[in-house]
Amino acid sequence: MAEQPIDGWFTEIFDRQGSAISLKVKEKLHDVTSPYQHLEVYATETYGNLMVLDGCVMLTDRDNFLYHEMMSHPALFTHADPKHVVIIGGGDCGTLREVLKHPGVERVTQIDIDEEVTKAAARFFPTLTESNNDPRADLKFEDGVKWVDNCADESIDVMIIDSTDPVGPAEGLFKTDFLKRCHRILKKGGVMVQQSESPLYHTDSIIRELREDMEKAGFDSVATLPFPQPTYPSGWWSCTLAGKACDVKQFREQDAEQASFALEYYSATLHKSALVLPPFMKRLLER
Ligand code: AG3
Repeated sequence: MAEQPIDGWFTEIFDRQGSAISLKVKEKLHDVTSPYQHLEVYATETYGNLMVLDGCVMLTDRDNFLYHEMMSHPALFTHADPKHVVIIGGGDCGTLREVLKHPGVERVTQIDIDEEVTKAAARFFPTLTESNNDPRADLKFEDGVKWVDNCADESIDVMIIDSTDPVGPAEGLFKTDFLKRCHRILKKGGVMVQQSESPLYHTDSIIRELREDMEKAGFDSVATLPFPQPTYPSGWWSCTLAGKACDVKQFREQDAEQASFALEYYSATLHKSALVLPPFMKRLLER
């Protein structure tokens, strides 16, 4: 993956897949190198502002609702009564905002290692951070793996792993060892969800391995939900849910239908359809 700003275009190249995604940019708004990563923000012609970490598109104003709604509402409507939610990563606060829409949630602890991401989000993506002052939100800037290690057994209802790609700093978040630790801190009936890359590019690798690792970690059900994400590799993305004494193929359908808050992509019927795996994924995952 590389970044190549040519003639007013930002491009993320997916070399191994022989493909790329480009956005026409007006100007670079921000450029900072933190101890953890290189963060850039661009103003684009047609996608609003764009946040890039280490050359990889993280989000744009125009299409982040797809990812953020799918990283939060399926897991929250799967859990019977989510009260304490933990987000690992997610420093832009887009997932946090969606989680806080659920009136039953009492506490959301977000642990992102890099405060620069949250600072840039507050400045250039203010709608994503608009709920940060909610008294239920607790933002921590530290190592998520260490935080999980210090967390009490069976104390969390829902865990959301809103990470970068599983290379470099986030690699460990996809492995059995970390998933076991997540399993330990979830209460019975708990749900975890992990962003799980592209169905087109990664079903036979990252997605299959993550699901196997979740099962090895002790989770008794898994489900991968695909959704469109036009500015990520292949334009198509996924999240994978895992349940601890909870079937993640079922959800509170009536509650989802009657959701009292505004949604742009997620709905009860969308959730049901996202649980249906396309035949090529079924073949690769269930063999
Ligand atoms: N986290 C998932 C980013 C993965 C994108 N990969 C890429 N562009 N190669 C996004 C964080 C949004 N809260």
